[in-house]
Amino acid sequence: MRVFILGGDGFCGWPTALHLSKLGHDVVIIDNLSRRRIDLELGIESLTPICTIDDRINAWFEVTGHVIRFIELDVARHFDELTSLLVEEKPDSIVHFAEQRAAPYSMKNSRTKNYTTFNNICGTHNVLNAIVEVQQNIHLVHLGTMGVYGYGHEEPVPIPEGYLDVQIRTSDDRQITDSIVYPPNPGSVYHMTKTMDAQMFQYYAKNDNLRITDLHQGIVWGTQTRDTSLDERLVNRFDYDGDYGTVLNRFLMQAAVGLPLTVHGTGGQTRAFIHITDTCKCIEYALMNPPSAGARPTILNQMAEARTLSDLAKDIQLITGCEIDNLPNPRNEAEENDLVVRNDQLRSFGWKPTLMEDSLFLEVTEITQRYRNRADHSKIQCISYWTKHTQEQQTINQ
Ligand code: NAD
Ligand code: USQ
Repeated sequence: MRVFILGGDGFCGWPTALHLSKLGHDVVIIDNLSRRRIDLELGIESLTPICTIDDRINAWFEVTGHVIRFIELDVARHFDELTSLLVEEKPDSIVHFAEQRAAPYSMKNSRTKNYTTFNNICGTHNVLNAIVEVQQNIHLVHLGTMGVYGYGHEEPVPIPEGYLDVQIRTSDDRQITDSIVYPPNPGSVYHMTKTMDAQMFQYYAKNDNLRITDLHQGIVWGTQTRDTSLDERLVNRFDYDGDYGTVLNRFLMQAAVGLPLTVHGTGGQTRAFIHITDTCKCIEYALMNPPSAGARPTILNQMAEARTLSDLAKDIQLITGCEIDNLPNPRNEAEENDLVVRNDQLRSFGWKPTLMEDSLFLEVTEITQRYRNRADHSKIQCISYWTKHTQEQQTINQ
């Protein structure tokens, strides 16, 4: 099939583009390269030395003979160009990664809150609007987040796949059952945009019969896939800074350079995790199993395992002997939560998740050890605060 990968130059998009290209799909990456510009704005760099997008796709052709095309386009700002591309290229599917995805960056200041909201909401709406405009039967696969659910409860109540069965008492006192979208409970401006995306998917599936799959993905860890390991020029990005670095990769990098692991608060927060290789596989499964036109959006919980941050830190300490620092939490989040997640659908497609215990720590440790000298230690601290009050408190304490 012909697949558009919006955001295909990013951490999840690049290995997914290679994976789908290797499977024989005609892959077109559409990206405005904003993530590379944010690196410059924040004075940060991927731990791994990533090539330009042109060098990346040339290397992929040289190594495998597969062609990936690249088109530079801002999907949030250029609706007409996006629509024309759909008319010219007639993709069968679109995988939509093209959003500002860091919660800390989205909370940094009023400008980054506005940017994240504009970019994510207008981008997603433009994609939906363009599919309707061209009247093509395109399947949209969107990368959403586990964070739309708000990470469970104090009790271990399973989070269903997007929809919750509820019992409602009617006005004539009967009990009926219904299935509603799971109540959203975002924990940052970034996560809020994802809950708003989800509303737009409900609307466009209902009103225009669009075929939509929303993947509620957990925190992605790891760097390389089999495809990105084929050549140094194909290496995936690895973010470790206080805004874009996600927790497990940050911990692995901190251990590699001999710094204490930066656990926020008690570390009692439970989060869902998935390895980057599985991100690619799950997207392949989602593309192969589209909903029918007229159906409500399919929602799949794309996660492999749930762990508390303190357990993760202890596991890494066991492997590396590193120290652990329990720091004041810059975020406004529950200190502890349970997280039990249903993901029967992805597993029914045949997915067997990669788990942390399957020696994959080794793979990431190798990457962090190999590139440890590129780490800028001054960029590790998290300096985006969720509330002005937290910011003031932490400034006084320093
Ligand atoms: P990333 O920042 O590395 O990649 C996003 C890409 O989209 C970048 O290349 C960026 O330049 C591009 N982009 C952003 N706005 C755009 C626009 N308006 N027009 C065109 N291109 C644009 O992020 P990632 O980690 O690869 O995440 C991709 C998606 O997966 C995001 O939507 C994110 O919400 C979701 N997700 C990521 C994780 C994770 O742990 N990384 C977990 C769950 C969900
Ligand atoms: N945390 C630490 N120490 C750190 C960094 C983070 O304890 O050094 C904590 C945070 O306080 C939080 C947890 O680790 O409790 C996760 O933080 P994160 O930055 O790894 O993940 P998050 O902000 O939730 O965002 C990431 C991706 C986002 C995706 C989301 C999936 O950046 O795109 O949507 O994971 S999920 O978390 O399931 O919503």
